[in-house]
Amino acid sequence: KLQAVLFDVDGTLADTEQDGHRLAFNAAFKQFHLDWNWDIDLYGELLQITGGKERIRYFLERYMPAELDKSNLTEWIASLHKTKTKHFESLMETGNIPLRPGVARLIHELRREKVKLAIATTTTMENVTALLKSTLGEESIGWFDVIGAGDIVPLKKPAPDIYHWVLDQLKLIAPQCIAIEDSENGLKSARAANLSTLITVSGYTRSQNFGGAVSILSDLGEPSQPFTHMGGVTLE
Ligand code: XBP
Ligand code: MG
Repeated sequence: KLQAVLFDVDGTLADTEQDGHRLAFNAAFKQFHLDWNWDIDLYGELLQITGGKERIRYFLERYMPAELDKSNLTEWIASLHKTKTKHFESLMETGNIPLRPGVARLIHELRREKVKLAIATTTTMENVTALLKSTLGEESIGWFDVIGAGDIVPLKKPAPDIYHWVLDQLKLIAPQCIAIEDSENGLKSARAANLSTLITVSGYTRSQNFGGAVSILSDLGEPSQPFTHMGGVTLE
């Protein structure tokens, strides 16, 4: 029997990148008096680097190498990223980013069936809790047996480390679980941890390579009308 479902967050639970993270990065740049703007296309390219701090560093290397001379670069990136996280939390509080179709239903059904829920994400714990609070309500944070987030492991996706960490915490092995992801980096991470992985494609990930996924879906769907009306009736 399926023991646990391991959810990615960004792009899987909600479409948080374009109008969430991207705007939060730009707001932080403004606050730091930086003349940078990550437009929709540039952000799509930068998304190949997972992790906000890692993404900022990659951007500097690729587009503003002169900035790399800063003596306290690592600390500076960390403080810029902390500011970005604050902006992301405020954006989530506005409640403008909903869960993707079928996510709430699936979570409720898994809870009813006593299948454990877990999260394996690259983003920070603050961001995960802000999203859960604004969508499913504060108590939903406790529905997840394990939340693996941010810097809890040194190597972010596509490395398998975050999935290994979550499986260890759950005291389960990969064949007892499935992962749900929206991106190629996420799929690589889950597959490298031996997890069967379902893909729900999101805004930025539509044309990525999903070889090795169990199934590739446009979203997690909603039950069709007739099924809803039939309630508990078993079909022949
Ligand atoms: C999500 C990410 C993250 C977010 C930003 O990837 O790549 O970097 O864009 O989050 P996944 P932070 O969905 O595969 O976990 O700025 O908090 O790092
Ligand atoms: Mg994702």
